[in-house]
Amino acid sequence: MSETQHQSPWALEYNFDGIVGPTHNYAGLSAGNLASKSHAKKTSHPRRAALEGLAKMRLMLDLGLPQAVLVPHERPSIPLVRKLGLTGSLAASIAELARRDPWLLANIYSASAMWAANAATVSPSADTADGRVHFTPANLASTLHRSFEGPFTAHVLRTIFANEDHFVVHEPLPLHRHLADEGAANHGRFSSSHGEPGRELFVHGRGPAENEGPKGFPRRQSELASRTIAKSHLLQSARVHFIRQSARAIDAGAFHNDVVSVTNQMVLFAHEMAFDTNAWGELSELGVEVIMVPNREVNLKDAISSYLFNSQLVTLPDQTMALIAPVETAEVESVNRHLRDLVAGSHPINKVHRVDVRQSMSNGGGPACLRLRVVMTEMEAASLSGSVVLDHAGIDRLEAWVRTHYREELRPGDLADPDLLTETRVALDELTQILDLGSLYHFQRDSLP
Ligand code: SUG
Repeated sequence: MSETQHQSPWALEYNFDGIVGPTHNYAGLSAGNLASKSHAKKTSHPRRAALEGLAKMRLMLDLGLPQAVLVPHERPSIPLVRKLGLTGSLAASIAELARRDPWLLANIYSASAMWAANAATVSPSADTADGRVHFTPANLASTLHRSFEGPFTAHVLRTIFANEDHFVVHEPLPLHRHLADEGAANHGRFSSSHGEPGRELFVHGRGPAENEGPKGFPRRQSELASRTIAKSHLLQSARVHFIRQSARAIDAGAFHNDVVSVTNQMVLFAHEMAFDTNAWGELSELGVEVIMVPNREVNLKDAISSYLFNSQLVTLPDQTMALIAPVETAEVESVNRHLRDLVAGSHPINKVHRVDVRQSMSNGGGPACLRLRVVMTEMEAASLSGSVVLDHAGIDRLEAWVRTHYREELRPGDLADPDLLTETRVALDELTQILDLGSLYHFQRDSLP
């Protein structure tokens, strides 16, 4: 493709939010994720969770920002149940697992695909040598319940981003710890406007061939995975940067880097302890405006409990920047004070909108975890399949769908209830019709991978 075809300065950032699935529950499955562990076995509220997510999307639309959705994964998935050696009917298999191994049942029932920031790493067409948008679905090799997501995420992305003139969806990396990949949660981008060629920032917790240490929380992102993705996305090596997460942040509960930093255009908003100390030198040479929050003002504990840096940092249509922050940031004194000073200061961030996504937060997923950023030109966006880009009427419709099909509450024991399986299928079947996605799920079309 010629140089001029690559220049696409006019592009918009679309946030693709994961719709919270009907089986949203608290199973305590994620080591190193403090909220997941502390809410283990508590009662969840799937309906409230999904409505909170939709309210956040409505706010984005009200702010004039494009908003789209990714669908929940089928839970439990038929191929997974078969791989686990259960050959009877799905209802009989669930009953067997409920008796013999409730922990495994919770793993296969997790609604964790809602955290779309972990769905894939995305490189906009302005950054790639073939002028297409590249996606690598994350293999999520570090946690059992999430390691099942990659193949179906690839299928969903290939359904929505089906036009191969504009999009390429790679296979997830092989499922091995040395290639462990958590998607966009450890990836940022700097560009003067969304459509200009940018610099991509890959953040890892573990070097090539390095094993987990005997102590501390899991280092989920491997450097080898980040480097492999940068290569297959055809990024220019001079415009790609690999830096290391600070072990101290991971061990304090920042299991993904988006818990301690966020990028937008030429701004990096990060905690002082987000990266290895020598990473700051490299970052300072990128011409980026670094808004670094000192540990003495907001310590790691407050940053992580409030999820300050898991805010979405967005450029509004008037070109000012706003933070879409969790309500918890108003409840932690040091963080609330910091945000007050931040918007009053001479930084590009001059507005904070707070959103209540407490149901997701209780499993360690803030506003930024719930979305996957996809920068697209007008032509690329026009070539999407399905009706996944929302307007207000689309959100109304999804809210009505949630109110019809989602349970108010879910307790750990409810995963054994065969009605949950039927209800989930009825809900997801209707969702594929609302979003014009055809027969997407295994239960709709048994021949899928
Ligand atoms: O991978 N929690 C998710 C939260 C993901 C947050 N995403 C980002 N930071 N981008 C995780 O740890 C908890 C499930 C449970 O315990 O029931 C869970 O999977």
